Amino acid sequence: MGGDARGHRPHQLASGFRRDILEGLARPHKALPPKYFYDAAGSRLFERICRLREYYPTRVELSITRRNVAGIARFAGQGCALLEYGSGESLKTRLLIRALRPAAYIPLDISSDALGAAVRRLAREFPWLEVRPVVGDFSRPLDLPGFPGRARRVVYFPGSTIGNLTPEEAHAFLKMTRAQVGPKGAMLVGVDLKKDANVLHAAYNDAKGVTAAFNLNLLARINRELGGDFDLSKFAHYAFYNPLAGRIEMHLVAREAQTVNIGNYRFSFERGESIHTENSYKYTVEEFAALARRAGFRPAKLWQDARALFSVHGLVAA
Ligand code: SAH
Ligand code: AVI
Repeated sequence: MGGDARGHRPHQLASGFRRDILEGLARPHKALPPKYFYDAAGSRLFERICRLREYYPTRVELSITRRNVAGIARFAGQGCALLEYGSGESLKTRLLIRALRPAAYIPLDISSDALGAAVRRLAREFPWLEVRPVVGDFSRPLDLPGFPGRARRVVYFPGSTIGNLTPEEAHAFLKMTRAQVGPKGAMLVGVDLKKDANVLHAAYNDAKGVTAAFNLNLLARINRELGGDFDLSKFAHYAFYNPLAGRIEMHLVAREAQTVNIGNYRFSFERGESIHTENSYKYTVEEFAALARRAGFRPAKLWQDARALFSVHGLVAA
């Protein structure tokens, strides 16, 4: 598995980036996949978002986890093998690791920088823990090295990263993890809940402009890695809650008509034209439970905060 982190996979990720960006900008409604936010700079910006007053999901999920860690550990089972998708800085996981003492921890992330820093910290904090990091993209088929030994398999997917998938993609992802954990396995998923749109609006339009910088970093990354000439001052961060679709949408809106070059490719923008960069779906508890059931899980446990801002679902194989 260490081979994945240092071997051919990062090159695959790099060529996929170029292809996906060119394809996304050639569409009639320009759209780019949110997984490309997370280069080194993007991961650092995301970590700053997590510490913002307005961005409640991280703070609330951490407090749900802290408050219920004994019950969560009982549900997952001490000594399990823990695979985390989109592990980032493994912040919440450190609470779980202390309580679970997993047989192995497999953090998987597309951001090698965030993963590297998290693994170094885990080694200092938990010298007894077997950590098997994987740099990988969970939105495509993965040849994971497999769970070690006979320990119970548990997949951890916190942060409401599942909300960045469409419900169809989330369904396929849950089916994939259901097959991965096997008949005795389990899954812990953090899911952001439907709520007052003003609370959501503030979380994605913070006063310090960190979310705007996170969004615009995608254009800066295209300039850095693909030789693009985006002028960042000509694009505006725009995020709003779409109640019909039940999601926050993030866009980058052209402030004026312009053309942008990426290598030999040229893209034109009308004034006000947008690049759709992210969806962040919000679910009710029952909507998410239904999605999990359709994918072959039985929702067995639910942990929430008192204000019902965020939820952590404990799923077992049905
Ligand atoms: N789990 C952390 C981080 C959530 S941010 C938390 O709860 O705070 C989303 C994380 O998923 C980032 O670290 C990002 O790099 C990673 N990520 C996003 N799309 C991904 C993909 N397709 N494959 C692998 N990792 C991905
Ligand atoms: C990682 N993901 C769950 C975050 C979210 O809230 O959708 C990404 C993010 N986008 C803007 N702020 C945070």
